[in-house]
Amino acid sequence: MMRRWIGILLLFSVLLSSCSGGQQTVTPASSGLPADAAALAAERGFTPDDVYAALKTYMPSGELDPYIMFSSGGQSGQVLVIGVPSMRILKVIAVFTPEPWQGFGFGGHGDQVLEDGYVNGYEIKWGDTHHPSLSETNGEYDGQFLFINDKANARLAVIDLRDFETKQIIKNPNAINDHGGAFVTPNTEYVIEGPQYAAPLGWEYASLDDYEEKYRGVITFWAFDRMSGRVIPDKSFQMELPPYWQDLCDAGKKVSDGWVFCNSFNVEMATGGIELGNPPFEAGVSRGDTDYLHIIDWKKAEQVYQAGKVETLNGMALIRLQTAIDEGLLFFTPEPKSPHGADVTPGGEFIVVGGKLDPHVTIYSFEKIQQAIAAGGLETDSYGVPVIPLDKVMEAQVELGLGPLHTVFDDKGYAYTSLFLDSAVARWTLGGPYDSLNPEDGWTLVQKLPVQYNIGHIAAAEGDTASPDGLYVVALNKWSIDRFANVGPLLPQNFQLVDITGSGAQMKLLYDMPIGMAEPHYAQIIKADKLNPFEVYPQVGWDPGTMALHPNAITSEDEARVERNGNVVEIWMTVLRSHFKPERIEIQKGDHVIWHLTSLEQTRDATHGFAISGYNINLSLEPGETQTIEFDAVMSGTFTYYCTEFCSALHLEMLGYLLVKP
Ligand code: RUQ
Ligand code: CUA
Repeated sequence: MMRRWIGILLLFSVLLSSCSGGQQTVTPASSGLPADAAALAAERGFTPDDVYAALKTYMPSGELDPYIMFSSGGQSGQVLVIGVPSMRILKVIAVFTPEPWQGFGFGGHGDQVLEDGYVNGYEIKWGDTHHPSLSETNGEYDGQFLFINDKANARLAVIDLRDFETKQIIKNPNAINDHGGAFVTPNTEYVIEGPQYAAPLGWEYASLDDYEEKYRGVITFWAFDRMSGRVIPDKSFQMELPPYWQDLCDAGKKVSDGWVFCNSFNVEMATGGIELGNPPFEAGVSRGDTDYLHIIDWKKAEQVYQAGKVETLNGMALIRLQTAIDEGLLFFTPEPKSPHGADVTPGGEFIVVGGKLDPHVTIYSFEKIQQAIAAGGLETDSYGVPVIPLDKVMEAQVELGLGPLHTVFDDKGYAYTSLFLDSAVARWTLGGPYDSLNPEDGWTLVQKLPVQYNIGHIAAAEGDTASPDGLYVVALNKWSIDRFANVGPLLPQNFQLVDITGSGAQMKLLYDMPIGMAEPHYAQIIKADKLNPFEVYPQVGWDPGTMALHPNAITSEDEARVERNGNVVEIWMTVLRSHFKPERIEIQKGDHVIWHLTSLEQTRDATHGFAISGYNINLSLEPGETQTIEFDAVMSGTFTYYCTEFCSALHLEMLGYLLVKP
């Protein structure tokens, strides 16, 4: 199979080189393809580039994608798992939003995870996911965990990649929205959650007239424990920041390990009020020419936290702004108009900042930042934070086009920046000083590839690691306009796969993938062989909530039973193709029901569902899984429970009766 594929690719490379314009339609005679394939390509009016794109992305049945992309699910609150380069959706992981297929939020262990994410007891039924972040070891994705933030409510979720399930949602006790998360430090010591729109810490009421005095930003360093697979709030800390609307962050790596860099975009401290005749936010926050790149020494901040130089606010350890200044944890340097992305280069030497209203990206040298800090004598902003002059730390500026946002990297020394207003991906060289004899060695724009349309983020294969792979980037386009069939006024987003294997001006568009369920923001792409999830749960009776044996698991049908204790009815049920045991359960109205279900299956893909009519209960029981549901039998009547996954030829017979006597 593979050899045939390579053979066809070779044929096409011959074809492509003979067709330099790349736009003529393939003809059977010129293509050198097998006659039927050539005829089909000609009949469909394909150009050689089209055929190249098709051959690059087609996955024959049973062949697996070499890369897996974890994409934010935007307002759906979920995470999308997509194969690259085929761009097939493999899964939607339920994170912040109840999801019936996975039985997440319908009576099983997911309920507790969702409940932990309530805001002061208020049930939140969705999330606005922005930035997924894979766990890292030595700056490389290790395939163990995935983190993602909820911008709307300042929450962080932890997904365990052994079973691709959300294990923890944690509400930030001092911020009400966030954006600059999730980003991990190079060994996943911390998961960083930066803030966004300033509010008083703990989001208590304060008048906007008191903005400068009472409103604040706050960056959180969530300590992560790999053994338990959980964020540990008691080992985490926060740092108070001026109310500058901190935006995206990126952790330093290699030479800059121990530091984190965050943009901001309202150093003007505009407070809006267009209805009062004030400038609207969009103008007010863009009044100044520069905002501040925040430069934070997190390793030193950790020492300050461990030395106890913190306050406790709503249960979280907080380094006050004054302490951060006194201890030398926080520095600023100007960044051009309305910055958005801050991206650290693979070796950690540079930070690339895109300014939405500036056609350049600005490249900062970490070494120069260190020198400027060491030299001291810095002026401060109005809160007393030292500000390093831009000319002391700027390494280069590269003019790329309109609306540069985010930058990713490859293995050949190229950087790729999304240009929102230009609707293009800019490829440029990460080099030393410009050398006209070897322009590609400098900081030089080499190609702008149009994309369709209005690209936000861009993702690269292994792109945020210390060693990116350089085969593909994916343009995460906000608008699709005319790319897909009209499905009404709400249009899908468009993920476009781009081939970056060629050098110079040879990026090629390969594939359009509609995302018809939300607006994803960022995505990360990992080598598929770094992931090693379970095929079935390791033992019958496994509790995915604790990733250990469930205390109420039973391992044979002989143990299936119902016990009554006063008005508490406890059920131990087995689940195996194609029956539940027991199949008849009779209780009284008003009983409290505790129902343990164990799947005895150990066959791959033999998943059973479990739904109880009328009671909003729906589980997914994957092979070996045990879950417990608990409810009050408030309705009398005749109910059925049945399997919702077509698990066998006799799946329709997989049911039981729940009789609730009045
Ligand atoms: S965002 S399009 Cu990361 Cu939320 Cu930039
Ligand atoms: Cu079990 Cu259908």
